[in-house]
Amino acid sequence: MKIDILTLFPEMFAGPFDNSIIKRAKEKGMLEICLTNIRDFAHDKHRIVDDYPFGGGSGMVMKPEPVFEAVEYVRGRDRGNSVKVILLCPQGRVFNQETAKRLAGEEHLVLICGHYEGIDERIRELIVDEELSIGDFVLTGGEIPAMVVVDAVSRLIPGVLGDEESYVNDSFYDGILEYPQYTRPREFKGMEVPEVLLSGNHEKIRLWRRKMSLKRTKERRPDLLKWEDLSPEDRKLLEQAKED
Ligand code: 9D3
Repeated sequence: MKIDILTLFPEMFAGPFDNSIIKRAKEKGMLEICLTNIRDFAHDKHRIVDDYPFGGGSGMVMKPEPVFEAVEYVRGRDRGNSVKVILLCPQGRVFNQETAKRLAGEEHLVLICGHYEGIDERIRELIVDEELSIGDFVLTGGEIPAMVVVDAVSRLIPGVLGDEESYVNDSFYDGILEYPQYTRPREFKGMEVPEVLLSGNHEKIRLWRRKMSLKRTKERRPDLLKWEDLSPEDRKLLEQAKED
């Protein structure tokens, strides 16, 4: 997969993609990330990329021409392939694991990082295929959201994760939270590892973990749990969890 990131602050991206899984994916040639500075497409000698909003109001708006031309430029380097242009903005649909899976099937993503109070609306209408937000909180721009999207999508590209890290075990993969994990030592600050995990009884361990996952999900993310979707075994485990 090719990912182009269009931003006014390319320096912000030094680091996050040079570690562990993303770094390995790039080295293996499965992922190519390319940063483009929108300011390089400014039209004047002062390299201005923002302007006052028509109609008045506070803050500045990103001018359309530099963004438009930056997108045309990265598109021009990729004749033939289908390109999906995504704008990171507070008005977008909220990004989730389902969106990450869908985007992992694309050949070429172009992520536009919004900044200032927003971007000229004509950019949305002319070139943006999809608008994404990463949640209901206010950030300073679309750069960190773009990093979030790249990270979540990259690890789902076939071949990027090794068998050990495989995403079939992901929380959210089957829609519930993960169970508590323990490693050595068996006792830490007077706290013991649950007996069942030391028992060697794999069926008992599986049931305990499933029960803890269900209990946690019910307590912390009830929005993820629908009684109707649960198997008879899951329903029984949830009932048991109440008694613990
Ligand atoms: C005053 C109205 N605000 C819009 C809700 C102004 C505004 C706030 C923050 C305009 C731009 C921004 C910068 N944020 C993003 O570009 C952004 C974002 C975010 O702030 N939260 C979650 N996801 C995203 S994706 C892009």
